[in-house]
Amino acid sequence: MSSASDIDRRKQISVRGIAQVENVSNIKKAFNRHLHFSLIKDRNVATPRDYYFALADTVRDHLVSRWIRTQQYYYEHDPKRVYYISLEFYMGRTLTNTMLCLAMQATVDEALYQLGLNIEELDELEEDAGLGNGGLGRLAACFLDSMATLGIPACGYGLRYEYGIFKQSIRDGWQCEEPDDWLRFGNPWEKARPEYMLPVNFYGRVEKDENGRSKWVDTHVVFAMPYDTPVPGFRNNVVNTLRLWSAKAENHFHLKFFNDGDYVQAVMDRNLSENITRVLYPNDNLFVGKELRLKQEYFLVAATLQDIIRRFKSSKYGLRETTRIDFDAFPDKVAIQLNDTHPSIGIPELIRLLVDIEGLSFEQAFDIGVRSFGYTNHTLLPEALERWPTSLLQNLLPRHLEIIYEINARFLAQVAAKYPGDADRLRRMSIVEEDGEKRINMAHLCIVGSHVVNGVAALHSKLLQIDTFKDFAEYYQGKFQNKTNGITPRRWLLLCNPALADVIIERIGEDWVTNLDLLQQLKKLDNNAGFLDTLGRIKNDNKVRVAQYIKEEFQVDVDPSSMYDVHVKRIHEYKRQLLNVLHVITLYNRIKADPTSKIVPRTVMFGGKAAPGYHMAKQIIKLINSVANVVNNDPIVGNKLKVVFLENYRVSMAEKIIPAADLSEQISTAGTEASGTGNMKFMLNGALTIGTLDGANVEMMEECGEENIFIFGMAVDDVTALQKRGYNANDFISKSPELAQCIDQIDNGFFTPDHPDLLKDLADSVRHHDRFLVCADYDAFIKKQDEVSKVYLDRQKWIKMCLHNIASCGKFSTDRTISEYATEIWGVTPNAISLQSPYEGAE
Ligand code: 4GP
Repeated sequence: MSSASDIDRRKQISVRGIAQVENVSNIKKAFNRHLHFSLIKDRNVATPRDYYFALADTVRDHLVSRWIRTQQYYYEHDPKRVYYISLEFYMGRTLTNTMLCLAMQATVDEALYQLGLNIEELDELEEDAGLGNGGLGRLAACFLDSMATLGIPACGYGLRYEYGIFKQSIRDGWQCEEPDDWLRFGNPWEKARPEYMLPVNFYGRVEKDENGRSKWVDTHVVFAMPYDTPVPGFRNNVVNTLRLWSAKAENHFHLKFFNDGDYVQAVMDRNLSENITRVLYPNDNLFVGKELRLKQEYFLVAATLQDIIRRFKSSKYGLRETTRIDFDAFPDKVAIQLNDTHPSIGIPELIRLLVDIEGLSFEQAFDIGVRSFGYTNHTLLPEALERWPTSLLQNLLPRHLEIIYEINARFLAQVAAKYPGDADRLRRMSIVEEDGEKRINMAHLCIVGSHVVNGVAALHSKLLQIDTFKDFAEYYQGKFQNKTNGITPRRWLLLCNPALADVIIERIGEDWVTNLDLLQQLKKLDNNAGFLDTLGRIKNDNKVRVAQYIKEEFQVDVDPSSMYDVHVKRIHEYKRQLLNVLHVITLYNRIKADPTSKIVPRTVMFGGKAAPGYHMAKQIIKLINSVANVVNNDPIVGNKLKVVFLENYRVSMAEKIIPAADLSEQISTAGTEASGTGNMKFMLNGALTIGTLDGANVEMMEECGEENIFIFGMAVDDVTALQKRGYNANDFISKSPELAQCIDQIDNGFFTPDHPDLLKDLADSVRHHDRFLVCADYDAFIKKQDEVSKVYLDRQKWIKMCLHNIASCGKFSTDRTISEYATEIWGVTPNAISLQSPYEGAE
């Protein structure tokens, strides 16, 4: 027990007065202190990496008082909390973003300059936090940024994978994967919280007690250790938390060992439990039903829901000392957003906790769950939808399977009451699929178990309702919504394109950073020759920098005056990198056929990772590199055409490449790309889009006008009609000599002369299994690309179009997206809090 005087004296222990003002002298002092006291190095032995860590620690110091005070504020005011649960958070680097949010970049720059160090060099030493595959994971990262900037009491929950998305290297044109050992040198941005470790159960069996209550027993326990990372808002003193769980084996195995070997083996077997958070599954838009993945999914939600319930119970909410026990208030205090179905096992887990542990009835528990959960769907591709075999669930999570059956039985009874005699409808809507191996359809579980389901672009949300989940949209009127994706303007303009950000600030001030609609004001400058010139110059400077980067990294010479035509995203057949390669080959063939013809010089860049088990995607990478090899080494081609494969494309590389792009390739088959977010990043950085009417491209066109975007090819209705008629690629190939030539070249080894058969699979797939209708869109694509080249020659017109794109970007800020989630799904109010800086106010 502490005495009253102890408690009094401990009031000196406070964040008040610790916070240092961000001036040059303080920064230099802190940097010095961290280099010596934290890193234990002096300047004689310090490596550049030591300097990076000393800088990271220095910058972090300025976060923590805000972090503590934000969490104190939430605890005191007990607002409704938002929990964003995701198997992926693709954060990239943290240092520069933190300095921007805290407005300390110029000061740090100066301090380091005075110390004879270069901040840009140090920045390059930070590993990307690559805990995501692509769009879905990066969206989660942008959402965290906007939630903090809008002062929403939110917390991200995910897994602390020891290995993030693999490092891609290209050998002899093929993708090779290497493990991403991102924690090797330590992570200065995380804080382990072993004191909040929680148990998670697996396997075992279900027992019923005398009252019919279920008990999950004989389980295997693994512990979840939380690691917290600060998520700063933009200049508002808010710092939210991203909590990532790491698997720890349990300590207390009181076994009797007969010999040393058994004991040693038992200690070594701890690895088996800890494997749960070893590695991120490297699949994008694809479901692979591995048991370890299911363990990851359950591990995340089991730990997270315990944390959420603990916080709910211990919040002050009127009653000061007593814990809150009335779970009816849960949905008023908690909103849980499921990033795709990956955390969907959280739905039966919450019901299990409320029924088996807290003693609520099933009806009550289910109702509380529905009112708390929201589900976001991110893809229409059927192969991406999670359908777990019941055999796996029965073994790993037997109680959850029971609960799912119960949810399904009650749900189907209601459907049957509404549609008597409609057995086919029941089969279609069942959470349990009985044809073939018995499986649980996790999307159906999410729809039934949440109060709102949303798609990620208007077109996608519409297709969900009229197609994929038609029966459900009809049954649950009003449950389906749209929340068009966005990107954070902090990272994707202010951070990655400082020159462009500066000239915009010169013209319209800096409020656009948190209110992107203000970019509209730039439209009045569309006849201002000086401003258009400046835009052109900035783009050019960015292109020169990228040319240097490409030279250093990939030893390819590119001409900064050529058009930078950029296609960066995961390699996937539906994203149609192949269609773009066919355009490159077409240009090559035209140059070869008439070397004197005038063509607009292009540098075509491809970047992206293929899932390691995705044969076709890997063939596409090999094709790109083989074409690059022929094109780049052909003296007839010279500077007219260059092809670059951007090895190991990732968030930090996107920040360099996107500001230098002239043309953005967004060419998925209509109806396949749920939204896209790369498309928005290019638009914001003054690149023009060539794209199909798919995903958010549709809304980008609405915002900037069809005269400022290059739309081509089939729309969703055309695709549907064509498929209904019966699609045969050959109908298109036979009518298009240029296309036929390209496919023949791939087929007969023109680009792989040492191994003529190497890419036969690809040629064969285009001809006979062209699932994504590459051939059907080829002619329209080539025609549109010719138009792009023509417009590019008219520099004034091109830059004006870029200006209109930048100025029309407002809608695509995640600040807008998150405000909509907040008011229309979560029931919380954006911008409801205001926090003082650490040098103001009390404790
Ligand atoms: C992606 C979608 O493919 C992309 O269109 C969307 O912009 C992104 O989610 C964020 O909503 N989906 C996935 C996936 O990455 O694995 O389903």
